[in-house]
Amino acid sequence: MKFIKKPVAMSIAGLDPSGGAGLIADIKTFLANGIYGMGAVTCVTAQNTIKVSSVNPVEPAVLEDEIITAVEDIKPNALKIGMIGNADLIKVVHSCLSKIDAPVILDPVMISSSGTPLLEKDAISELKKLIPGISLLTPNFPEAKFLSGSDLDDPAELARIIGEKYGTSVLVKGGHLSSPDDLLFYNGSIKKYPGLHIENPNTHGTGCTLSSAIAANLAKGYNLPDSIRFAKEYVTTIISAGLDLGQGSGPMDHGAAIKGDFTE
Ligand code: PXL
Repeated sequence: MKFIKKPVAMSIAGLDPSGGAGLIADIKTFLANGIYGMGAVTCVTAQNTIKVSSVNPVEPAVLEDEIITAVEDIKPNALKIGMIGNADLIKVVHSCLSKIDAPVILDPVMISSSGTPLLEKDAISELKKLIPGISLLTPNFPEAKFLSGSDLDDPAELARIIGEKYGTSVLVKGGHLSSPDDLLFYNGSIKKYPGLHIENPNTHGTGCTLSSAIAANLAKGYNLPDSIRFAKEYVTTIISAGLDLGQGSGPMDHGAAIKGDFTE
C-alpha cells in the first residue's frame, strides 16, 4: 500500500437537506475539486427548492466540539465559513479560528435565495468583528451594500470600501441588478471577472459553491486570483450541465465534471 496525503478544506455552514446549498453543496464541491472535505454544521435548516420551512441553530458548545475535535486531528489547508445563524455561534467560530492555521473564506450569508433570513438581526455586529483577519469575504451585491454602509451602486467601489474598512480581500459577486461581473478587491486594486449568462434558472447554492470551490483551490496552493478564476470555471461547468430537479430554482450538478469507473 502506498499512502498518500491530500489537501484538506473544512466548511462551517448550515445544513440544507435538499443538498443544493450549504454544507452538503460545500462537501460535494470539495470532492469535485480534488481535495478532502470536512464539515461542521451550524444550523439545521429544513428546506427545498421553493421554501425554507425552519432554521434550527445547534447549541454553541456542540459547534465548538465539532470544529475543535475535527481540526485537532486533521489540519485543514483552507476554511470556508458560510451560514452561521446567530451571534453566539459566530462567537464560537471566532474563537476557533485561533486553532486553524489556514486561509479563511467568509461568505456572509444573510438571506436565502427564497428570501428567508438566515442570520439573526442582532448577529450583524458579531459578524463584522469576524471579518478582519480573514483572507476573503464573498458578499453578493445586497450584502456588499449593507456591509459597506454606502449608497453607491458600483460593485467595484463597494469591494474597495469594504476591503479598506476591514483590511481584507473582497469579492463582490455579480448576477444581481447592478452588474453581471464579479469584482475583486485584492492587494489594493480591483480585478474584474466577467460574468457569463447561462440559460439555466437552476442556480440554488451558487454562492455557497463558489466560495467552497475558491477554498478548495486555495487548499491546493493556488493564489487568490487564480483560485477565483478556476472556481468560476467550475461553477459555470456545473450550471451548464443543465440539471433540473425540484419545482423551484433547483440545484446544480456538482459532479458534472467527475468521470470515473463508478460514475456510469
Ligand atoms: O445560499 C445561501 C445559503 C447558505 N447556507 C444555507 C442555505 C442557503 C440558502 O438557502 O440554505 C444552509
